[in-house]
Order: sequence, then C-alpha cells, then structure tokens
Amino acid sequence: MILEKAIFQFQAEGRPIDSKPFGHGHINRTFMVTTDRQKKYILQQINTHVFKNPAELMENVIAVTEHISKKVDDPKKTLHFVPARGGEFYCEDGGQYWRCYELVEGFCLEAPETDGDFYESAVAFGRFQQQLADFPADSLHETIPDFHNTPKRYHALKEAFKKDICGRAKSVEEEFDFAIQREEEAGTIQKLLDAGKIPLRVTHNDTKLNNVLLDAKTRKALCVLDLDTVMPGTSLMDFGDSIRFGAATAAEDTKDLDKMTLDLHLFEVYTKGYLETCTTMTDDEITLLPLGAKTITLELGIRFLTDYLEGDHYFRADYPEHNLVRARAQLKLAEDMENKWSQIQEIVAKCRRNKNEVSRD
Ligand code: GN1
Ligand code: MG
Repeated sequence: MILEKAIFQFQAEGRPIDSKPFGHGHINRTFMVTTDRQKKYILQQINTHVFKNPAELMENVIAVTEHISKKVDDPKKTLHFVPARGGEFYCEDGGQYWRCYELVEGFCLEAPETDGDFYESAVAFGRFQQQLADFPADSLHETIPDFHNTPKRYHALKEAFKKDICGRAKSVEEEFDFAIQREEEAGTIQKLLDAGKIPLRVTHNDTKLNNVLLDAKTRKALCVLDLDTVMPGTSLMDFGDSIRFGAATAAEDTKDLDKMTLDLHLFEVYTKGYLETCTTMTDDEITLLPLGAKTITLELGIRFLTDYLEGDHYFRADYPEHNLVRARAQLKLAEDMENKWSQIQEIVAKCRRNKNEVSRD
C-alpha cells in the first residue's frame, strides 16, 4: 500500500494535506502527516522483515502506553495511537502494515548538546522503567525473539563467519577474534536472567538518545519513542544501550576509531539520572550496570558484524562497508570501557551512595 492510501486508513482528525519523511530509524519507514485541521501525525510502515508479527507488536505498544497514560499528569508524556477505520491500531494491505500516532511537539537529539540533555534522557528511560515496574512483564509478546540474548547473537556471528556467504570473513578476522575473546563474559547477564538472579522487567530495548522526546522550550524529557521492541528483558541492557549511544565520544558509525571512546563524565550524568528516577532498581542490578554497558556494546558490534558477513540484509547500509564500520566503532568503544573499568565502577558506586543518601533524607 502506498503512503497516500495508508494515510486515509486511520481515524485522524481532518484530511491529510501534506506528508514528509521523518526521523533517522534504521528499520521502519516513518512520515509526518499534516491534515487540513492542522493536526500532525506520525505514520509508520512497520518493517515486517524485522517484526514478523505486527499485530502482537501493536498489542504490546497499546498495553504499555495505556498503562503509562494512567500515571501521567500531562498527555504529552506518552504516545497516543490512532485507531484505523476497522478499530485495530494498525492497518494492513497487501502484506504491508502501517500504524499512526499523534505527533507530540518536541525534538530529539543524535548527540547531547548539554549535560542536561543527557540527564533528561536518563530521566525519560528511568521513568519509563519505573512506570512499568508494576506491569506484568511476562504478559508481553516477544516482538523479536531473543533480541538481547547475547549468547544467541554470538552463535549467529559464528555461523555467519563459518558460512561466509559473501566472502568477507577473511577481512574481519581481527574483529571476530576480539569479539570471541569476550564471549563468556558477554553471556553473564543472560545467564543471570535465565537463573532468575536478576528481575525480568518491561524493557524498551532501544534506549538511544534519539528515542527520547525533549520539550522544545524547557528541554525537559517528555516521553520515550519507538516502542516496537518493548518486551520482557533486563534493565541492564536498557541502561547500557543509552550509554553505548549517548556517552560515546563519536557517532555510532564513525570511521575514525581514535575518536570513539567512553565519556566518563556523561556516563556519570546518565547513571545519576537513571538511579534517581528508577528507584526500583535492585542492588544487584546496580552492581551490574557497567557490565550492562559493555555487554550491549559488544552485542551490537557483533550484530553489525554478522549483518556485514551475511550481506547487509538487516541494518540499512548507506555504503558497502557501512556495517563493518559500525561494528568496528562498537568494538572500539567496548575496548575503551575495559580500559576505564575501575573508573566506571567507582562512578556507579558513587551514584549508588548519593541515591541512598537522598532516599534517607
Ligand atoms: C536499530 O532503527 P533503530 O535505529 O531504531 C535496531 C537497534 C539498534 C540500532 C542501532 C529493531 O534501531 O537494536 O541498537 O538500530 N533496532 C532493531 O542504531 O533491530
Ligand atoms: Mg528502534
């Protein structure tokens, strides 16, 4: 179904008069639509190659946003989806799935411009976790099975390396070896989760800074976007993914590896904001935060590497080596985290102490 037709399938206010591409997602196609009543909507085509069951995906999204909407004082603090003419929260035509939500005015950032911006993103994701602490995580569908199951991601990497369908394995031996040397440690969080030693929570699973909507005037957090991967999971990966993306000193796909390091100051800013807002974090979870950051960084590195080996069919690549460049940048960041390990741990300990002092006051 073409965009022009999809627009008319939803119970929006007014008739669509304009649409334009919106955002920087790697997976879905996103448009902003304006109607003749000056209402603005976000219309998205769900990528069914990645999300095999859009109906279940939308069930998750609606359940979670309705839960949150009962807890907020301002409608801008969560997303509001628009039903299609048939009453479902998506429409389907010829195997294509679309969904629509009301645009919340605000802005998203690719990199923090101030410490305050990054702090606010921690507040947004911490609040999200907190608001859903009483939501039954196991009632959610797994929209992408084993999404952050790091051992399974390793398995996929090894398979791709062995099969080498694009003849690229030889050129990535160094990156492959770096990842494999860390395989056991990178499986720790999944093992703890499987053993019930850390809690299963409702998690966002794509906690990049650019998925946080900030208020244009106050620059305070409004809400988090991109709820497609909301699933049962661990808060450690949510925390870690924010660090991986927002506390890095270079873009996710930088070619200049010397520029890719962990900014310890931003790490502290985020940790402080997250722990202050998400007060349901257990002691064990807090202790494991550094490992969360390192694990998700390695995991994304090996996902990019796997996709490169398999011929770039998952992540949209702007040029032939793009996924390799992305993989290298992530692995470099993981290495820098290792070099700064004791400082990272000290920061987490300090933020834990501050949080405990505040809650005792
Ligand atoms: C994908 O499309 P986007 O940018 O929201 C990916 C995330 C990765 C991210 C890397 C469903 O998210 O897991 O961390 O790219 N989403 C999915 O930028 O695979
Ligand atoms: Mg996403």
